Amino acid sequence: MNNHNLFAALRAAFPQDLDAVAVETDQGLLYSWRDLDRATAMLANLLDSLALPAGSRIAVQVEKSVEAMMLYLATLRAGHVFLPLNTAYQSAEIEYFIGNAEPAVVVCSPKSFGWVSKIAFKAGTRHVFTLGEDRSGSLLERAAHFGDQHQPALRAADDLAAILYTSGTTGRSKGAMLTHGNMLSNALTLKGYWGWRTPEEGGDVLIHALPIFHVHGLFVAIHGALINGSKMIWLARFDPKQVLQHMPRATVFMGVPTLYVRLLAEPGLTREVVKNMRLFVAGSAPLLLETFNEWRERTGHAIVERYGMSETVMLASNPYRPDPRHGNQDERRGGTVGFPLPGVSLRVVGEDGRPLPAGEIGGIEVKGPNVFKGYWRMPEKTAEEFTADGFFKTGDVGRVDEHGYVCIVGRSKDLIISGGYNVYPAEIEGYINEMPGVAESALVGVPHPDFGEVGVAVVIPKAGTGLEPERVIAELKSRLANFKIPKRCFVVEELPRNTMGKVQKNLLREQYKALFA
Ligand code: MLC
Ligand code: AMP
Repeated sequence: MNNHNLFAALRAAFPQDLDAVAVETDQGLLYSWRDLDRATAMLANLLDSLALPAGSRIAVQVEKSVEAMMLYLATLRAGHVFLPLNTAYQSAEIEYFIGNAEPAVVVCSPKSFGWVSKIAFKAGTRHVFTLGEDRSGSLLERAAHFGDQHQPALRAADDLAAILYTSGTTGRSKGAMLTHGNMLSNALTLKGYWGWRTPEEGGDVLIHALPIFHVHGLFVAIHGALINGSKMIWLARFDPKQVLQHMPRATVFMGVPTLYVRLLAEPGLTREVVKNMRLFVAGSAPLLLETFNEWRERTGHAIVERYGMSETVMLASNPYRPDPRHGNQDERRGGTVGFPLPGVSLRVVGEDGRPLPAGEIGGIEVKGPNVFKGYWRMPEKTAEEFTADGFFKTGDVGRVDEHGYVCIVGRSKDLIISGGYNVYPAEIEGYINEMPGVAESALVGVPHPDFGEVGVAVVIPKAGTGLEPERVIAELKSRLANFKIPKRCFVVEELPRNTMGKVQKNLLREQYKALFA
């Protein structure tokens, strides 16, 4: 059997010169390709020594570090399933993910070991390791005792490589199951579509400034660099000044729109600084046309906006170079997410599920080798989200114009995307509604100059109770990841409703749209 292990494909793309620098960090540390190979082997040998059943979940909530990336690669190498968790998640959130995924191994920051291990052991996890951003912790201590050679586990293309938790309109988060085949096909497609240059072709250098617990930073950025043998300049967190300091030595940058907005606020963003840059990619949230235009004016570069999801990795992208499938059009159009990627079928359907002609607005559905296998242990939910002919319903609303460009105009799912992070109103409302003195609540997204969109909570108190907006916010802060906290809270008498009694969130959005203007 051919080995479809994604790690094997990434490893095969390492440059011939294994002593060349693969990763350079903001701390000045240099990791060679040989270092990546050896350290991932040691970590994979450690995982093998635990004699876990095939396909065990390895849940990881650690600060960004090169070692954290190596742990991801080692999980693939050993044939297990990586489950990355946002470092902002607090105990109730972690308890749900660990309870639902039943990981065999949990890796957390040394400072969180007390509470995370308690949750993990209670859920039946046998192994809890720690990994600090400074290479501290039990994981690397244990791995140091293992050999630095490791044969990647045999995996079929359809075997699971990762589970990414994402949420729907109601209820708790769902784990999107991505396979080795999903991710390899997507990485190879993007390699071609974005014109990545191997070291033999002059090489690329990627500035990696995104978190590594979501699709954008973990898959699009890391797979892109590795499958191409390209060096990464690795920043532990996004700092616009630091990005600009490294930019003259880089060729590729990826970011959510907030990163571009913050870079534009830097006087240091000049044509001189970007002179070696080849490609700027944006996605995860809508890039405002004014950001796209301002970027082009300041730098001379048209950002390549692309569209993806946890369930599908990347779906569509503006062209990097002429696209022969679309009459060699090469224009990167602001306000659109470009063309469906090669191999991806994308259609826009009406309420009755029938495909709509070009120009008409409807639900976006997709099919392709990149589309996930389903939601973890939720066969009914999975079945609901696919059509009879195998298309996945994205929950995004858009149209395809007469030139083939896909334009996202809204979302049918009740979701707020704030600074590239997803916030599910139903989850936050659930927490607010449980608070004493609260009768009902609604969370809506409103425009924000930095985060694109932020949550605003509108709360109805129970009759005869005094309810302070500050208390609602403070209570949420003690329980939820910080990016989910509404930026404002209003206590009001009633919520606007339609004749069916359903809260009209569109009216609330309209009412509060200028709050942060
Ligand atoms: C931070 N804060 C946010 C926030 N990030 N509020 C709303 N939305 C966000 N995204 C708040 C914190 O709660 C805190 O508030 C204050 O801002 C400062 O926190 P911080 O941690 O210092 O913020 P900062 O480092 O500036 O982070 C901003 C950011 C970050 C934009 C760099 O959010 C980020 O890295 N976003 C990228 C997310 C990402 O990678 N998404 C990809 C998803 S994949 P307070 O009140 O506590 O002070 C996907 C699929 C696809 O969607 O297509 O790619
Ligand atoms: P996630 O579930 O975190 O993977 O988020 C996926 C969602 O992000 C998609 O369904 C879209 O709603 C949104 N998204 C991703 N890229 C873009 C983009 N370029 N423009 C608008 N929305 C986007």
